[in-house]
Amino acid sequence: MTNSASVRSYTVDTIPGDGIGVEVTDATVRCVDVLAARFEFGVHWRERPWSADTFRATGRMMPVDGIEQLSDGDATFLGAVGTPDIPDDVTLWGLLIPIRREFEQYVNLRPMRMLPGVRGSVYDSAGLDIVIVRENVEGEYSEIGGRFNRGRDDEFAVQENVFTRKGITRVARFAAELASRRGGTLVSATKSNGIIHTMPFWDEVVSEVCSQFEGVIVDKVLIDALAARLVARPTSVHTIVASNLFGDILSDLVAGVAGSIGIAPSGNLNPERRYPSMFEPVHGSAPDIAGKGIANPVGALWAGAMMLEHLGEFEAAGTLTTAFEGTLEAGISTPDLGGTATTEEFVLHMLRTLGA
Ligand code: GGG
Repeated sequence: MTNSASVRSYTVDTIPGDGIGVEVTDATVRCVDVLAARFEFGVHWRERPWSADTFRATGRMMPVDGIEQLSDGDATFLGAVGTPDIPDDVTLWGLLIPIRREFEQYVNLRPMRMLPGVRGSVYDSAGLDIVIVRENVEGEYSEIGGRFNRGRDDEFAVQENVFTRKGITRVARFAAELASRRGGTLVSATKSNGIIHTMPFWDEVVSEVCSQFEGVIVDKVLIDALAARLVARPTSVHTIVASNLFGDILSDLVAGVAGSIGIAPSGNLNPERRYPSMFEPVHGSAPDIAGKGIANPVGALWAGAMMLEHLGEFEAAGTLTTAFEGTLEAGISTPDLGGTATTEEFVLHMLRTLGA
C-alpha cells in the first residue's frame, strides 16, 4: 500500500480469466472504483489478461514470470478459469493453483449466509450463517502420483494426498481463532473411518491445536454425514475447518443451500501478509451462460468486499456489502436466483446505490 499524506492507494492485479469471470470482474472493478472515489483512496488496477486464450497462444496459462509480476501487488482479484476445449486440470494448475501455492495462501476463507431477498433451497435455511476455512495448498490437491500402463487393460492411476503437521496446524489455528469469535464450536470435516492414514492425522492435529484455545470445542463430523446435516439442518453449523477437497465441495453445497453458487465469495489468504492474498468468486467460468449477460455478480462483489476489508478499507467494504444486499432486497436478481435481471441491470442498480 502507498500512503502518502492523506491518500491511501492500492495496487490490485485483476485476472478476469475465462467465461463469466470476465463479466463479474468488470462488475466488481466498476463498483470498487466508485467506492474509491467516495472514500478517498486510490486503486491502481493492473489487468492481467491470463486465460485460456493465453494458453492457446503461448502454451501457458500465464507468463513464466507471472508470479513475480503479481508479487508486489497489494492483492489479486480473479474471475474464473476454465473452458470446455482445454482440460480443467491444465487451466487450474496453470494459473489458480500456482498462485495459491507460491504466495502461501494456505487459508481459503469461504463465508456464506442467507442474503436478503434470496430464497434458500431447503426448508431450514433461514438464519444460515457459516464460514468454511478450507486448507488451500496441500491435501488432496497434490501433484504426486501418475498414470501408468496407458491404454492397456491394466492401466491405473495413483494420486497421493499430502497432509503435513505444519499445514494442518496453521489452518486449524486460523479456524480455531475464528471459531472462538463465532460461538466456540469448530466443526472439522473428516473421513477417518475410510481414509485411514491422512484423516486420523488430520483429526489428531486439529484436536491438538483446538485444545490450546480456551472455549473452542471440536465437533469432528464425517464428511458424508456433514453434507447431509448441512442440507437438513444448516443452521446447526457455524464454523467449519476442512481439507482442500472437502472444503471445496462443502462450500459449493452450502452456497447451493443458501440460494446459488453464484453468490459465494472466497479469499485465498496469506495470513502473515508476506505475499498478496487473492480474492475470487467460488463459481467457475460457466461456459453455458458466458456472454449472455446473465451471470450473477454477487459472488464477485462479495469477494470484492472481502478484499477491501483485507486492505483495511472497512467502510468501503461495508458499503459494498450493504449495496449488494439492498439490490437483492429490492427484488433485483439474476436467473440463477429465480430473477430476471441481467448482470448489467444489477450493476447499474449497485452503482446508483453507491452514489455514482
Ligand atoms: N473463481 C475461480 C474458479 O474458476 N474456480 C473454479 C474452480 O474449479 N476452482 C477450484 C478450486 O477452488 O479449487
